[in-house]
Amino acid sequence: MAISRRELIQGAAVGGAGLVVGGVVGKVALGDGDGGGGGAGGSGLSGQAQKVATDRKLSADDVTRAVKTFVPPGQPGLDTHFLFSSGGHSGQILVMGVPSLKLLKVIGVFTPEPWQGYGYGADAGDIVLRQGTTSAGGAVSKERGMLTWGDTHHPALSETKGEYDGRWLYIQDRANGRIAMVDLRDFKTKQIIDVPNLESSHGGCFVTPNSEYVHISTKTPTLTDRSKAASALTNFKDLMRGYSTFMAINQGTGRMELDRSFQVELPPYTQDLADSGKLVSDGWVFINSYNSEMAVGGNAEGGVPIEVGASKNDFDMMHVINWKKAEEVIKAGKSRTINGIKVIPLDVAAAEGVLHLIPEPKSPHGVDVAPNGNYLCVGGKLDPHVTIYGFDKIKAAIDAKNYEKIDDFGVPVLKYDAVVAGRIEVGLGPLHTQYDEKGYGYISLFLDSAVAKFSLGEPYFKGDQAFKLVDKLKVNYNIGHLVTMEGDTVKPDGKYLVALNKWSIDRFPVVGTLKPQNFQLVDLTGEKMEILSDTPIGIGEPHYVQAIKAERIKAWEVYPPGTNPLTMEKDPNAIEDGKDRLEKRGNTLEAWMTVKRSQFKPDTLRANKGDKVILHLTNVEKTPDATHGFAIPRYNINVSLDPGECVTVEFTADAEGSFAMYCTEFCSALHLEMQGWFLVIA
Ligand code: K7E
Ligand code: CUA
Repeated sequence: MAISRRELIQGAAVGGAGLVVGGVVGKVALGDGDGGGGGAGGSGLSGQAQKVATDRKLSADDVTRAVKTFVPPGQPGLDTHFLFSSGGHSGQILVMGVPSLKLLKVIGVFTPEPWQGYGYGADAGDIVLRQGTTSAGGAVSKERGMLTWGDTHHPALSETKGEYDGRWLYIQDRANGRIAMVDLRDFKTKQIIDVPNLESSHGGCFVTPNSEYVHISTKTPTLTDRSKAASALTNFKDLMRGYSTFMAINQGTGRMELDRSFQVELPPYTQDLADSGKLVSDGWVFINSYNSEMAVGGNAEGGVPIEVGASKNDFDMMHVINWKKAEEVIKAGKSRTINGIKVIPLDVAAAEGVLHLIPEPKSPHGVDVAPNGNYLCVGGKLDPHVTIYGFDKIKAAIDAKNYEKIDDFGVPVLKYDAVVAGRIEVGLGPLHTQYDEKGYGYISLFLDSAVAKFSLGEPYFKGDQAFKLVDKLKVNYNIGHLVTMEGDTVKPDGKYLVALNKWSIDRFPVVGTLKPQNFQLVDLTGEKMEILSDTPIGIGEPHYVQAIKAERIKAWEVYPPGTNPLTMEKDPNAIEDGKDRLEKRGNTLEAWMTVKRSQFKPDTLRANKGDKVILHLTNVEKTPDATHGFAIPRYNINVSLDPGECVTVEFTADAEGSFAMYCTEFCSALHLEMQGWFLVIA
C-alpha cells in the first residue's frame, strides 16, 4: 500500500490509507511542492488528521513517511518482512519487522538471555552455551572457563536453490571463532560449535545455495602451534595460518556436523568478508583479505602500527575457493586432520586448483555476489571505487592459467585486468553491497555517510547504462552494513533498504555517553532513494542483517506436548497432567513436575544439604502464549517453559534454608500464587 506523496497531497490515495487520508479535504497544501520539508500544514488530509499533523508539526513528507511505515494495532501482517540482525557485542540476534522496524524478539545465542531462561539453570540454553565453550576447538576455553559473551556479526539464513527457505539461521562469533545454529521453528539456539583452528572469525557466515555448508573463516590468522607464542610475531609467515571452514549441515536437523566438515588452509593474511557463489558461480566461495603485508604492529617497540603497515600495498588478495574441487581432494585422501577437522594444506590447495588469489585494490572490505551469480562487487574501503569482477572472466583466467605470478605460498595469482568487469567511483569508504531485482547494487559508504546506487552490466544494463553511479543518499551517520529485502539471494525483493549506521550523533534524545546505533529504513520504490524512519538500537552494535519475506517463516506457536527444545522431540521425562511424582533415592532428589495455570505440582520439594536435585518440568498447557517461568532464588536458577515444553534442571542443594520457588511470567490472575517451597535441610 505504498502511497506517493503526490497522491496524498491530491487526496486521491486509496482504500487502506483511509485512516489518514479522508474524503473530507481540510486545509489546502501550503505550497509544499516536491522539494520536501514544508510546514506542518496542509496536505489534503481530513480535518482531524490535518489537525494532528499540524499540532505535531508534521510536514506532508512526514505524513507520507508515517503512512508508508505504520503498522496499525492488530494488523501485524502489514510487516511484510523480518529482519534478522546480529546484536554485535550483545552476542544475540534481534528480530524486527519491516517496514515498522518494531523489535519482535531477542534470541539468546552466545550470551545468557534471562527472559528465555537461556543459560540459567541446566536447560537447553545452559547446555548449548557449555557445549559451545568446550566443543572441538575450545582448547583455550577449556582452560579459561565458560564463555558467556560473543560478538555476533553476520547472520545467514538457510537457502534452497539460492532462495531463503526459513528453516535455520546461523551466526558467527567474531571474537572467539565460533558458530551457532538457530532453529526457526521456535527461534531458539540449538548448537554452538567452537570451530577448530579458528581463534577469531569474520568471513561468513553464509550458506552455500542449497545449505550444503555454512562457511566461516578466520579474521586474524591462527598460531598453528600454541607453544610457540614467543616467536609468533617474528616468524609470522611460517607459524600463522588462516582457515576457510565449510561446516556441513545435516539436512534434517540443520545442525552442523564436524566429521563431514573441512577446512582449506590459507596464507596468514587477515581474511575479511566472504560470500558464496550462486547459479553460475555455485560451487565457489570468495573471501576478501587485507594485511597481505602481514604487518604485526609493535608501535611501542620501534615497529609501525598495524594500521600503517597493513595499508602499504596497493593491492590485497581475494581468495577464490572451489569447494566442489575441495570435496574431491578430501575424498582422494589428501587432507590432514588437525584438532578434529579435515584440513587441506595450503600447498595441496594451491596444487589442486582449490585456491586462487585475485588482486583487489587497497585493503577492501565486503565482497558480495550479485543475484545472477556472475558479478562480485568489492567495496574499496580505502579506495573510492566499487570494483566489479566477472565470474565468467575469473573462470576463464583460471582455465587458461592466466597468472600474474605465483605468490610466496605457492598460490597462483590471477591477472587483475583479466578478471575485472567494471569499476565505478562511488565515494569514500565503500564497504558492503546489496542488490535489488532490477540489476542495481547499493553500496554503503562509511566515510561519506551515504548509500550509493549503481548499475551492473549485462544482462541487466548494456552499453553506457552499465556500471554507472545512478543515485546517492545521505544517511545518518557512518553506515556499516546495509540490507535490501532478500538482497543476497538469487531473487531480491526490492522495495526497502535498511542502513545500519554506527553513529547516531543528534538523531535521538541524549541517553548518556554511549549513543544508540541507528537503523534507517530507506524506500527504494521511487527514482530517488528516500529515508522513511530512524530506529535506535540500544543493545549492542549490529553488523550484518538479513531480511526475509515474513511468509517464509513457519514458526510454531506451541510445542507438541512434552517437547525438549534441544532435540525438538518428546523428552523421555515429559509427563502428562496428573502424572507428577517425586523420588528420593539416597543423595538424589528427582521430581517430575507439571507446570500450568496456576500451580507447580508437586509444589513442595524437600532436599538434604548436598543432595543432587533433578527437576523435570513439563508445561502441560496447549494454549499459545501460556508460558510459565520457574525460578529458585539464590540458586541462580531461572528457566522459561513455553506451552508444551519440557526441560530438566540439575543442581546440587548446597545452601540450606527455605527458598520460595516461583513462576516468573505473569501468566494468570493467580500468577502470584504460582509458587512453592524448596527446602534444604542441613
Ligand atoms: Cu563490515 Cu564484521 Cu560485516 Cu561490521 S563487518 S560493518
Ligand atoms: Cu505461571 Cu505465572
